[in-house]
Amino acid sequence: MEEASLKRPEGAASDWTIDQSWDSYTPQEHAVWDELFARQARMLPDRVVPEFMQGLDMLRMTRPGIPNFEELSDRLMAATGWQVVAVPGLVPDDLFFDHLANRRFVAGRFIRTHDQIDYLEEPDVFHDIFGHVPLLAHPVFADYMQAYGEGGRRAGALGAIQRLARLYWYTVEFGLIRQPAGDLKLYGAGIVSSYGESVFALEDSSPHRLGFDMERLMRTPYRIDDYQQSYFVIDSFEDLLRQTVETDFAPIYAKLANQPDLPIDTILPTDRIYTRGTQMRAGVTPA
Ligand code: HBI
Ligand code: FE
Repeated sequence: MEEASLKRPEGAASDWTIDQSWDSYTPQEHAVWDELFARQARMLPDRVVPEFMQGLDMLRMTRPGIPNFEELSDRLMAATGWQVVAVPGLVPDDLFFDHLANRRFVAGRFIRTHDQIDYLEEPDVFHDIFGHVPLLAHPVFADYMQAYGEGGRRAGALGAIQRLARLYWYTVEFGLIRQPAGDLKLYGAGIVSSYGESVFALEDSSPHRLGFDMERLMRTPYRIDDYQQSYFVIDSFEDLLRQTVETDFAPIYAKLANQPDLPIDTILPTDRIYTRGTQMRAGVTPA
């Protein structure tokens, strides 16, 4: 999003990809992965959408150590035609969209240090791989990610990247999903790669949990410095994909250009409310 400030690092290709250099990870770096993995693998099974656990398994991500992107890509390619490529960090929006539209997921190669185990600003390999990749083995979610990349290219041309970034944020990063029996589960990568937010997003009394509504969500700002104040709940990956490919975003962008953003903690009369949060936590930075 801060495109102007992004400069392609020395050694990165023109599409900003780099070698993962898997052989140069240290035992300490692999150990950080294993510690994060063990904690999430213990707490997630009852909380995450079952397709996520199936993806971990199918992609053999349950083996110890930071995954080798080439091996991972081979399995992912066989499942859904996706690949994982390494990048130095954030890449410019247009390139990010271009990679997604071509079924390439960009992932950081670096891993947080042990001191940063619970909190870091920039997505690392644990967030990018553990958080994002399992669902890329799911055919419908895989198609949604590609459709998002294609939508991003169009949004760029219409000056509406911020709107579409909110869709990514409230689905791919921080989405909740309703199961057929009515219970809510996690699927957003920003949640499932965070121990604290995996508990907070489902169980805390503070945040609102509201039914997914494309236009509404595109008017809702989001937090990058704390847990979310509102989560949006989809009915199924099929429904999310269908709404994304069937919606003509151009008239929505035009209409929303004349409307103010919603206050971040608001509930509208039209909202489908799963939980009306207390908002007690709002503005407290995670420990
Ligand atoms: N680059 N590496 C990386 N990872 C992201 O998630 C990412 C990015 N560049 C841009 C971006 N996300 C967002 O601005 C888009 O969702 C709009
Ligand atoms: Fe992410």
